Amino acid sequence: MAELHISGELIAAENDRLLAAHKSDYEALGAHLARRNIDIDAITNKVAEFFVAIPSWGVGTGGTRFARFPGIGEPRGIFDKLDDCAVIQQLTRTTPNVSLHIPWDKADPKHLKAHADAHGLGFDAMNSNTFSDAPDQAHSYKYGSLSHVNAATRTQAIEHNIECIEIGAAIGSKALTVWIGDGSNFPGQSNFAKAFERYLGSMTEIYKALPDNWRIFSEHKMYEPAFYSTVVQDWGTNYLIAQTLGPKAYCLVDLGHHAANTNIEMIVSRLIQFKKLGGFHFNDSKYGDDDLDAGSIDPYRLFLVFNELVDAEDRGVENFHPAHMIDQSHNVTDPIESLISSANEIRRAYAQALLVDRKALSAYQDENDALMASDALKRAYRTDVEPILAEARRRSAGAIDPVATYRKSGYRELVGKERPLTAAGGGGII
Ligand code: LRH
Ligand code: MN
Ligand code: MN
Repeated sequence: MAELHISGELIAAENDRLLAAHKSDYEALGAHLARRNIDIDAITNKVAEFFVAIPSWGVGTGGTRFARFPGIGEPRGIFDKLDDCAVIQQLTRTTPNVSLHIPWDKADPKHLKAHADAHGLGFDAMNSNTFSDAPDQAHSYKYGSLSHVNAATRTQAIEHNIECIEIGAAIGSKALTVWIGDGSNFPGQSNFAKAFERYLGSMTEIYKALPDNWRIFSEHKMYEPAFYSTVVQDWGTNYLIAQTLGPKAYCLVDLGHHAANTNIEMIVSRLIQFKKLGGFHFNDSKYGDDDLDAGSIDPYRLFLVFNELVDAEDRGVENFHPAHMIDQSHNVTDPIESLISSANEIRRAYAQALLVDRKALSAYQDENDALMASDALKRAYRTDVEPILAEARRRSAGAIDPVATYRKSGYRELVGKERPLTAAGGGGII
């Protein structure tokens, strides 16, 4: 096992310092939940088994369309990114897997696997990139990729996706996420039906290359980089794709890819009901694909999404194992701190959703008691579950207060000495 970057002794010492206060908070919450007939340890155990993957591109500072302000110790490449992901996992024990983006993270698969293994990390879904041009590629994606009018450009994009599957298979991934920027900026620029036909044809070729135990996730996004029409623009189109491709095809929901005020939890419910929910890119947004930290703008919406997931779990929906991934980008924070915070917020929403009294809720729904039904959700949401989250981390050798422990470790200053200030750090800015 390679040396991890935060010392186990530091985590233990910090935890010792906080232990008495934490224990008393946990006991108080336990007593409160017991009065609601909830066993706190059962919830803590479930929370401790809930994981969310880190996007490799999330550990670098993102940027805006206008500028990028690199931070101290930006990862220089995928191996530095894996080191940063290991730190997040070590402190939170919530993020054992990393989701790679190719070609940003392209490297010898053997080295990738060895480096990840040495840090106790695994790999979640692979992400292909046909929304920007790689330096050496023959055909440009300026006018699209999988739906491009030229067959040769489509073939190049198909082959890239197949290469992502091959790299993924070598490192233990079991899924491919496909997001394309294809679309148009002017009415008339593109024939909607023909473009979608071409997209489906290309995806069918990629689907054929999937190993038996793999899944393919298509990710919809309403707009950007195309501003008039987008080929895979919403969950309806996404559902049609998954249906057309076959049983290994599922829809991926990136929370930021919808119009403001869209009822995302209802989309989640529909996709669960029709067995096509593949997974998530968690983040938060105010206006568009803002890629803000999960739960930073509308934590209640995050809770309502988890309410649907727990409801499905509770109803024993078959073959229900959505992939949970974060997709966010940071301009003003240390990405490691933001990812720690998002991982905690995602677990918080899960823990709160586990506290919903589902029997009571169902009875209120049957009685058309709107006020009490809403209150049943609010009651769970209002519960401060922080002691449960801290205890889940503590029991898995993580930190009771991961951000404070991270700051105390001096990791950022340390890597700042090793890694020169760069203009290009953590991948793209989309
Ligand atoms: C597109 C997206 C998609 C990409 C990532 C970098 O906006 O959400 O998931 O792969 O950003
Ligand atoms: Mn995404
Ligand atoms: Mn996005």
